[in-house]
Amino acid sequence: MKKLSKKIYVTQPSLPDLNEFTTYLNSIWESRQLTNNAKFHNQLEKELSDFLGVKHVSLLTSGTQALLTALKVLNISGDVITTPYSFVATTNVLLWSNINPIFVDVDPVYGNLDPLCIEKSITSKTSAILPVHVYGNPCEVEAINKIANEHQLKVIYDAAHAFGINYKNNSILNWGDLSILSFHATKPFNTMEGGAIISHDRETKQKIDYFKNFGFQGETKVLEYGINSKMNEMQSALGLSQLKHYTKFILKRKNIAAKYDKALQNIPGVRTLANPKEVDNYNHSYYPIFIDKEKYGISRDQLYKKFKEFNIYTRRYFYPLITDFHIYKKLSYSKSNNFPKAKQLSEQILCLPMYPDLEEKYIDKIIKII
Ligand code: T4K
Repeated sequence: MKKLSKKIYVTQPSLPDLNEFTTYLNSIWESRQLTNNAKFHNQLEKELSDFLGVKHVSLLTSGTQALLTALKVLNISGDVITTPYSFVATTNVLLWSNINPIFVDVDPVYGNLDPLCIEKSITSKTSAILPVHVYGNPCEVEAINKIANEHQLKVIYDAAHAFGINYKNNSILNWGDLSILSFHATKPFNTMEGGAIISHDRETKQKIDYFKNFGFQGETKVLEYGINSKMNEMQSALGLSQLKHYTKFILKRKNIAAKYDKALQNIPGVRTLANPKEVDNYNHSYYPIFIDKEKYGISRDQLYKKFKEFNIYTRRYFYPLITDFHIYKKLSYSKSNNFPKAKQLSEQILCLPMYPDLEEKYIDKIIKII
């Protein structure tokens, strides 16, 4: 088999037609209103809340800023139970906020926090739970909700991967006290960089909006020690034009996932993820596979390197585990740094290229290589 002449990456951002975006730009140039909660920002908040089926959306500059702001809005301190199987942003926001991350293990299939492990780790210092809907697959939200109620804990869902996903005919973003989204270039709905907090009542939405605008209410009153994390008009305009094409883009992703599913289901040592029950509008933001070295014959890392030889750049989201990165290892905020299930997923995971414009010939090549 020949090496590809072009590099194929794990993802490639989808974009609207440039002319369509230019129409928005013309309007921004005319109005000279570039930022500070202006027309397109407000329109995108409204359109997203309708599209996602949630009460309130607050736009911010990134998913990371959304997480930081969510922690401030809910006044979280002390210890927060979270997952080692995520992107480092999930932990960094806790450390930036002088909160201790308490890591616990995940379920061995989807990689989401295991409610039993959460419950065992609760102490008098625990103030909140920060779970991640990994690859957009919903956490065990009912169980987490029950634990949170029993122990009076707040829940902030890192829903960076979970744009548009419904669970039991309701947006997954309606669970927990707050959920955050990422609109980074690598996400199925992107505003280049960007993010949002989903809240369920007007008062909380108002508080988030103060926090992202220095804490200002009007010109002369500062209500919170806020920061500047407002999404600007260009990014909001991009979001508006992306939203028009979102469903079409997701359908393309769905077709690619179906091709991978069909081709990979009977290969010993290759595990794909079945769509969990009662989930619809799955966004196919990633296509994770898990390689069992014993049954497959070569390791995940050998396959990862093999792909590179063909000019295909798969990614190991999430390897290493957050707790195994050198910089976090020394923190030892957990009872034990032993998370066997998360560790296994992290050693087996490989995310295959997945994006709407991925051509058939490349999908075939990827399948052939596996
Ligand atoms: N929570 C979770 C669970 C997250 O996964 C993330 C972010 C966050 C919170 C924080 O949200 P943000 O603050 O980012 O909004 C990427 C993304 O930067 C990051 O957003 C994402 N998760 C993480 C899982 O992946 P990298 O370092 O792997 O990205 P990078 O630049 O290597 O991009 C991957 C491939 O995508 C490239 O090989 C080529 C392609 N690409 C990338 C960009 C940026 C393009 O074709 N065009 C582009 O503009 O982190």
